[in-house]
This record gives sequence, C-alpha cells and structure tokens, in this order.
Amino acid sequence: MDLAQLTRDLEALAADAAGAVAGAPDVAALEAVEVEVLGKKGRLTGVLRGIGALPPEDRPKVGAIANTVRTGIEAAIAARRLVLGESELEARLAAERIDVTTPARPIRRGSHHPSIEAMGEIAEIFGQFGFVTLESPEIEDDRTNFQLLNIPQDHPARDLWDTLYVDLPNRLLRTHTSPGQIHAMRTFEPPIRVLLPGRCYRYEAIDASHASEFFQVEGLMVDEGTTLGDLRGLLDSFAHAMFGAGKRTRFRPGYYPFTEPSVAFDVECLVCGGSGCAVCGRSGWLTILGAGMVHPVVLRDSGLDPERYQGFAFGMGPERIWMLKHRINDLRLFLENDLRFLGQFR
Ligand code: 2NM
Repeated sequence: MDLAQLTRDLEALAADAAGAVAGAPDVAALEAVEVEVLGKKGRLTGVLRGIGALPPEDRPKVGAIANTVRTGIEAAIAARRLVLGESELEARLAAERIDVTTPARPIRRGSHHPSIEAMGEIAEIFGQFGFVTLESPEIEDDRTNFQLLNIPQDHPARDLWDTLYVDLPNRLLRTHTSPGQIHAMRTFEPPIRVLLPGRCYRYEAIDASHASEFFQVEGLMVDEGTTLGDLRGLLDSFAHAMFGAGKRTRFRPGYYPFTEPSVAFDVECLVCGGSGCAVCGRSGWLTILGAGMVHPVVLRDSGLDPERYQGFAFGMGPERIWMLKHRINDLRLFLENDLRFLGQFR
C-alpha cells in the first residue's frame, strides 16, 4: 500500500459516491448510500484503514485528501436530500390533497309526523278565523276532566270514556282536551277563541279506528250573542278549506253532556260525492267532528254568566281528518312509525 494507491482509491470512492448520490431515487435510498459510504463500517473508513501502512510523512496528505472527499460527499448528500425531500413533500401533498369544496353526501331529511301535520293544517285554518292555539296539561284531576264539563261522578256518560289513571291521588290522563277549554274559560275574559290540540288517553281495545293514545283538536268560542248559526258557518269554512270548496255539509243531532244542543258535523262523502259507497257506509256522508253550544251549566261553573255569554265548542280527531283527506284506511299506521308511511306527508 502506498500513497499513490490510496489516493486513487479515495478518488474512485469519491466518483462512485457522487454517482450513487446523484442516482438515489428517494430519501431512504440516499440515507442507505450515506451509511454505505460514510458510516462507521463504510467504504471511507475501510480505505483509511490503509493509512497505518504508510510512512508517517505521507499520512497527513492522505488525511487531507480524505477530508476533502468526505466534505464533498457530505455536501452532495445534503444537496440531494434537499431536492428529494422537496419532491417527496410535493408528492405527498398531491396524494393527500383534499378538495374541501366537494359536495357532502346528501342529508336525509326528516318530516313531521302526519298527526302533527294534520294538527298544523287544522290550526292554520282556524287561525284565519282568529282562533289562538293553546296547550294544556295531559295530567288532570277528576274535577277538570269530568265534573266541570257537566259529567258528575256517577253520570252514565262516564262509561263513554274509559279512563287511564296515574299513580297519584286524584290524577288521571285526560280523556279529551276539553279540560283545556275549562282552563281557557277560567283564565280569559270573553271574547274567547281558542284551539286546543293535544294528546289524549283512553283505556281502549286497539283496532283500525281505536287507539289508547291519540290526538284531539278542540275549539272553543265564547262571546255575547254567539249562535249555532255562527258555529255552522265556521265549520263550513273549515270543511271547505280542508276538503275542498263547495263540499256539502250538514248538522245531525248528537249528544254530549257539556253541550246543548249537541251536533255531529258531516261532509259529503269524499269518495263517492254523496251517492253512497263502502267508505261512507252507503249514507253519502262522513262525520268529521262533534260540536255544540256550550251547556249553560258549564259556562256558569267556569265563572261566566250564561245570560250574558254564549259559546260553542267542537272537537275532532286529526288522524280521522287526515285519513278521510288522504284515503288512509287504518289508524294504526299513525302509531307504527313506518317511514314509508311517515314520509308521504312532507
Ligand atoms: C267535542 C264536541 C262538542 C267541547 C265542549 C267543551 C267545553 F269545555 F266548552 F264545554 N270543550 N269541548 C266539545 C263539544 C268537544 O268534541 C267532540
């Protein structure tokens, strides 16, 4: 081993390293080259092991050349690392690019329950006649749900409402929203025009037209000189707005303990137009609600002078209204939460 040989070895190493650095395709390959050439067990170390065999005066010369070679390779690696690092960053940024303007997946929109939709439409129609919508509690006492409505404790009419009781003294689930009208009469001075939609509860055998939990919409108007004719006119306007202008209507005698007289309000059959079919039971008429003039005893018990004030009230099942309007044949559809049904009404 002599100086000339070692110098050639270093020059060859420098040339090889320059090629390997320039040819490294990525940062990982470049780091492999770095270890292979400059590492503790790398080629440069290997060449320098030959220094010990040289005469002492030649050793600094080889040392100087080796330092120059090392510095040159280090600089080449650093420069190459910069280039590779930049293009790798660019590649990663391109690969991970997120287009924040891409439209999101469509959101599935919900819809109001058809009972709610029906009540909303009923409230909107009566709202046009000045009726204000109120809510009142679902848990009532016997007095407000029955006695103040002229239904005393032992009245046979109690059989009409099979009541569900709450595990509290003298508390029950209201069987109709009428106690709401009692609250209205005891709270406000006439003129009163209120609409009370809400949930009611009865102990019922469930079938195609009965549920133990259902909605009612009741209305009440109290003023001086209110007549049955006013009631008829209002209900006609309601029927025409809900079922179509020009539909024929009629009053039939009915019975409720809290109204006198009491009536059933019919509209001509929406399916056959009055000629008689299976839907209207061959009668040509469909009963859409019950109503009547508020019984003087009910007015008096709510603190209103029946000599001065008269009132009418009406009550309907929003599901029945919706069933007639949209030809729905089973009340249970309103309780089953089948989305294919629920989604059909907005
Ligand atoms: C109906 C039918 C007829 C009614 C009467 C009253 C009150 F409180 F004013 F006396 N509330 N609701 C009434 C009258 C309800 O539902 C079919």
